[in-house]
Amino acid sequence: MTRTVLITGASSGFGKACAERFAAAGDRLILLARRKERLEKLAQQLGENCETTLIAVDITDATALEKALSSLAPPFDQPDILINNAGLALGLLPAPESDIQDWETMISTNNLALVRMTRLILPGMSERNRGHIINIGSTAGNWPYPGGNVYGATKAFVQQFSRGLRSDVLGKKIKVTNIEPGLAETEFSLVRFKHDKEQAGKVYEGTQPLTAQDVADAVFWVCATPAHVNINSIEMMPLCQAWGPFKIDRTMEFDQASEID
Ligand code: NDP
Ligand code: 8X3
Repeated sequence: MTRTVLITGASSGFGKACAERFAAAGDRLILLARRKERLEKLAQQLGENCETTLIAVDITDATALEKALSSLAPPFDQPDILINNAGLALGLLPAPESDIQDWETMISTNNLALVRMTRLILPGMSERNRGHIINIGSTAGNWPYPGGNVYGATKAFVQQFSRGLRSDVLGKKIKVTNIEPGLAETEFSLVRFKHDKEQAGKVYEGTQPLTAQDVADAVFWVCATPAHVNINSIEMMPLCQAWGPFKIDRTMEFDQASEID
């Protein structure tokens, strides 16, 4: 049976790789991102055998998003799978030096837009008693690192929201999965470092990071599990990545019990 798959952030990275993976399986795609020309190129690449509709919208624009979704024609108006993937990290500065605008953009894209999208699609899934929501979280939502502050917090939100959704749809044939990748080479670092190619390149230097296809394979697999199985989450890292020890500062000196009196 042909499934209708709505993929946000389909113009690049994981979203594009998911589009390619699901198209190869014969699914029908709704591809969403801001860069229209990228979406058009992707649709062309997927070919005439793949039924595709494009939504070129800034997902943080609630009115435009609602309008675009409500104007989807059948059979695109009944997505079976929603891949909430559009998102970004901006900056890697310690919290006191971070740009508040960057923080707001991350919250607005990774969280607000994701919950709005979910709220627009979930009632239809609930009525049809059929659906799968896949959220793209991150290892950054599970494990903190210096400079990850708000980005990590947005992904922790995505993890807990995914669990909450599962609780709410219990009794319905609706699956919810949070995919949590670690180091993966896409345009992610280029965006994080405001298109500084050198800084972005250094992130992957000397590593064999996850590829967008590795993540798309995981997304595709969770959608292929038997009807009675729900994969709650998958945390995946490249083999070259693991945890470090807790950092301990050995230079601090204290001459009174509390410095905040
Ligand atoms: P990319 O930068 O390659 O892709 C991000 C996608 O999100 C693009 O298609 C972009 O499209 C879209 N997007 C961003 N902002 C908006 C917006 N306001 N409206 C619509 N679309 C938007 O990065 P990845 O593929 O790596 O990232 C995909 C997801 O995976 C993100 O949520 C990211 O946080 C997460 N992730 C990434 C990891 C990594 O190391 N790469 C690891 C773990 C999680 P456009 O610019 O055309 O709008
Ligand atoms: C992306 C992974 O470690 O760069 O979510 O934050 S990381």
